Amino acid sequence: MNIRVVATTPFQDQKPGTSGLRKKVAVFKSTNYLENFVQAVFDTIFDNAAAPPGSTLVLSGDGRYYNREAIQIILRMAAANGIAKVLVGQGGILSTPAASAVIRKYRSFGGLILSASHNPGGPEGDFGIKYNTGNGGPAPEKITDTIFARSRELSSYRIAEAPDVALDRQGSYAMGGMTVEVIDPVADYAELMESLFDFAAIRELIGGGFRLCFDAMHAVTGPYAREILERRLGAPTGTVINGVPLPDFGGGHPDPNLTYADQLVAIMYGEDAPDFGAASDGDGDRNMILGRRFFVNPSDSLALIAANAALAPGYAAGIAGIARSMPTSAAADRVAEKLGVPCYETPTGWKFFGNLMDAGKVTLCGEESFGTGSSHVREKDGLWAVLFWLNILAKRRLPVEEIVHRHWAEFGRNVYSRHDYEALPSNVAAGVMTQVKGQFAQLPGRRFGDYRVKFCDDFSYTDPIDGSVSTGQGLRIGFDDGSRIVFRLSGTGTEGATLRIYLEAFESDPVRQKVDAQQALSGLIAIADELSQLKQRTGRERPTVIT
Ligand code: VG1
Ligand code: CO
Repeated sequence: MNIRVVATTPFQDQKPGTSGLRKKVAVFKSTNYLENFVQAVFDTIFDNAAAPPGSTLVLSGDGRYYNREAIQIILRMAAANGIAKVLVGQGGILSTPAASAVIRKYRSFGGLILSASHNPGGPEGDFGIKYNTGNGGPAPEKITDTIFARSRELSSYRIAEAPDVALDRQGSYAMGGMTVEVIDPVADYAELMESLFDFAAIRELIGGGFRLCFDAMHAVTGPYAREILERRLGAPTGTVINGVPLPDFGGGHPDPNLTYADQLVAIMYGEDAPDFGAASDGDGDRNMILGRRFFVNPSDSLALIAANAALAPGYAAGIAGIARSMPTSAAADRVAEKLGVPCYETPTGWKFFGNLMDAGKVTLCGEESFGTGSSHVREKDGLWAVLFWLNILAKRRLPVEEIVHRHWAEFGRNVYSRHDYEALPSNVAAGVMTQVKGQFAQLPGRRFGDYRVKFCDDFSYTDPIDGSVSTGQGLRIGFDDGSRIVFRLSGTGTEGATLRIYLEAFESDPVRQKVDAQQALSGLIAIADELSQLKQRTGRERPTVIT
């Protein structure tokens, strides 16, 4: 096998965001762009830039446009960099949680996951890549910073001259001294799910006439949901909608929220709505949970899963602790307190949960952005959350809405909403942040109607395990009554800037708990606008997406 050493010039923009490097497909396709990043990863993770003997890499993606071409390039580079074996999901597909499960199960040193998650796909859409370490989780900042530094100084990359590997057939293929093993993308993951949840109880629930609908949004979870929900759990064929993964996600936006999963929302709010609805995103790590004409806020979902964890066999022995991202509501904190376990508050992004899970400090983790998961893998896991809900429903035999209402009655409700302003000019979004931060010195003690500011800060986090510090993670303004406003810029967008405003208030009165969230939060929404001069600065009358 002939190996070419190709001269290259470094790119200045290969700094990974919240979850990996995300750019337009055209950028990834430009000369040496993908190759530079991959070589920087290999140079960073191998001592002396050489793969250890016997090293296995996991490589797959969410099936979006450019997935297959990128896999062939990376396979050739892996062979040229001395990697012994690469595991690839059939068709080049593995959902992000399934990739994490495979990395862990086969004790590989890590994996490259090709995905831009919920970002649109297709020739005009986005592509992405991230490196996960041997624990199955996204590389911590220490490593991604080193990869970035390396990508800015390298002068060449290594690539083998070899034919394409047949990704659609399972089996072993040789590429020079390297073995490529094309594996079943679903089997290992499905087996892991069966070990965690009471499949017999869920089968009985579904057999008894309980109706559900799962929207795979033409993204990666289709094959997983069909195998698990329709085949293993006996849900009727057709339970999974939009189940065929497409390179452009059928032109949709594979983000499971009330705006983009509109087909599912129409079904769940329609005349003959099923009992349970769920959707997952581009790479399968997010989830949206719906009851009949009822939306479960992701922050509540985390709290509810924690409160009911003992109903699932994999968690019957109890949970060690919970971690949530800073903008996620404090609903989970209340459950943790009752269970007598710790609750950690981390910056946004799953990479911050890895150390806590590896150290055995937490079992469940969640983010307000439709991400929930546990230490069974080191990524958030969409279908896992769906199965957890089904397990709870099978045991409690109550409607989704009733379960949530009872939870609020017991713990109180953290009324919550997120307002996203997408595709703002970067300078406008930065101006909003500067405007808010500029008032921090005067804010404590200031009154806005009934609200009095208790504290404000720019969130920073010191990892309790390795001591690393992450600063600039979002502007928090807390009020005396426990309510809160957070301003934060997205780290996953590829067009301009996305501003996220997170609003939270606490409501202990069971009657007022049922008031619509936007109405209950209207006072805070007005304060957020006043503080940030939002309408004036952005010219926008309303958010792009309200969750
Ligand atoms: C968003 C979410 C964050 C999530 C990240 C990756 O990041 O807010 O909670 O971890 O996406 O999710 P940002 O920086 O745009 O707010 V996914 O499904 O891309 O892996
Ligand atoms: Co995702």
